Amino acid sequence: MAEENRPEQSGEEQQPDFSKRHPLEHKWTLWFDNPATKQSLTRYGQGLRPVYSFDSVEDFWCLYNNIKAPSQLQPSATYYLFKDGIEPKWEDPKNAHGGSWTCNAPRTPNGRATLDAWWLHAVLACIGEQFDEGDEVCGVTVNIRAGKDRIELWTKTAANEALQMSIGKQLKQLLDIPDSNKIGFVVFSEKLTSGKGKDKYSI
Ligand code: MGP
Repeated sequence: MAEENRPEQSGEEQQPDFSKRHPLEHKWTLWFDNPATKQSLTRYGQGLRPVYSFDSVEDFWCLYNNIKAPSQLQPSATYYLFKDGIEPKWEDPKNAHGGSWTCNAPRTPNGRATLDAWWLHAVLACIGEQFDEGDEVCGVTVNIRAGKDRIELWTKTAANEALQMSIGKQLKQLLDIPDSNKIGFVVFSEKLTSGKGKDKYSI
């Protein structure tokens, strides 16, 4: 190696600075819900708890490495990862005009492994601001439900079809969902009146 290309020798090897934090664009909060009984529209949220907030890459991994993977959670449990200041409720002012894209995990023997991978990819995409319309994203959930484990991506402006279709398309690409498998978008205001909602968009 030419003399001028050699790293400087200071006598001691340089150590990486692990005290340095890499800030995220937003602060995020992980919420957990493990309802003992089936939730109703009026009683929803009683077991919902904020677990931990973070605003750096390092603190995210610290959290992720210390919590159970979705596949290890009890049936009915839900993780919600939301931007700080937004509660994981359809009624929250930031969600009230929004809706969610739902990706149902495959009902195959390795469906739960797929769900774990989807959760990580969806979370990294949110906190890493990978969606072109990152401001639209409120949060992401992973729902453990017998026979219908799923990921939901909650967004702000249900009425903007072009925006939602663009986000849905990016979500499918991120999770590597084949074109032939459709995902649907439901509007929270509809869910709030009946608990259910029909797909407004699908892609
Ligand atoms: P869920 O946990 O999202 O779905 O909602 P699950 O368990 O798959 O059941 P299903 O109804 O989709 O088949 C369960 C129930 O909790 C809903 O039907 C609502 O009654 C209530 N609920 C869920 N969320 C996320 C909310 C919410 O944000 N606000 C209110 N008021 N009720 C909610």
